[in-house]
Amino acid sequence: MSVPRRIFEKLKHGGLPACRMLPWTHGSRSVHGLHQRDVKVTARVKRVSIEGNIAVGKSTFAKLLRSACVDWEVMAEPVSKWQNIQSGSSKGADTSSQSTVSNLLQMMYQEPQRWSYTFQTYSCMSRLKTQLQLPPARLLCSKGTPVQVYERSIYSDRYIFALNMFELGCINATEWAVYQDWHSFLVEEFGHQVELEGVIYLRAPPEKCLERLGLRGRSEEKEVKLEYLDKLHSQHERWLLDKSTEIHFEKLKQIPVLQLDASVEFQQDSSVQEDFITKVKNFFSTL
Ligand code: UDP
Ligand code: DCM
Ligand code: MG
Repeated sequence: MSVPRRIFEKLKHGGLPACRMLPWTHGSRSVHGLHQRDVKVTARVKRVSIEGNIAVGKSTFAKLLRSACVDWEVMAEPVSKWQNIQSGSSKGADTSSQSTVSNLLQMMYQEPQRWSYTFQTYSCMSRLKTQLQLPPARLLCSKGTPVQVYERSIYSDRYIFALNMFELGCINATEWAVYQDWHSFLVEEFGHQVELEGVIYLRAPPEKCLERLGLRGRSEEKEVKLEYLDKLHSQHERWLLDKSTEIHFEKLKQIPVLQLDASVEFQQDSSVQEDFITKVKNFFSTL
């Protein structure tokens, strides 16, 4: 029997998702049958994403947050999944017989017109799967302010990268229409489980990002040019600062943004790190 629409909407918008709408797993434990008390506890956990250009320092910053507070849980971007597409990776498949079929990140950079749509489909889907996981017990039991910090989000997938590829002509009009249709559907169905309360925008000139991209030396990205990072920088500015990107989800339009100057060398500088952490703590307390 289906849940009446009226009740469904109340549960959905009341901040407490209905148990039947929680397809999370925690280790091997299915939590479809979460108790109402657990659902309330889960609803206390705030979600924030770290956004910013390629190689601006998101993973480095995420590591810093991870060690700064036990109430903060950081979920890294699943880049290695994009670099290692597995054969037969459907649910319940025997993982010992899986093997790497291809490196989709590399294919996308080598032949963007052929592979951008496929890449954007897979990166968004794998990110959503990762972010739908239940927060660890440590966060659920926290007496403080538990926060799940995501490295990027399904929103930057669409409003930064996929949009950019469409504007560059690497995703065609048909692919873009199809992408937007399934993306909106996924947000409507699962969005409340990964909905953000805030965004931390790590901002740096594209030249600094190119320098760090070179330092990191990810082989797939060796042909990335300054013009491409320039374009991505403008997409971030439009979405997070100018607010001129056309956004299709009401809550996202008013999302609070903490902007941090990531052009300073924060990786080795403890005083910059302390300043960042103080700003993040203050920001979280306002959400
Ligand atoms: N990095 C740096 N100084 C900083 C922050 C980062 O030299 O203050 C380096 C970092 O060691 C890495 C590269 O910049 O080699 C890219 O950083 P990261 O992988 O964190 O970037 P992301 O792509 O996750 O934003
Ligand atoms: N990437 C992309 N599209 C997305 C998400 C990520 O093209 N929707 C790419 C950009 C980087 C890599 O994946 O090459 C991982 O990002 P970063 O290095 O910024 O963590
Ligand atoms: Mg990273």
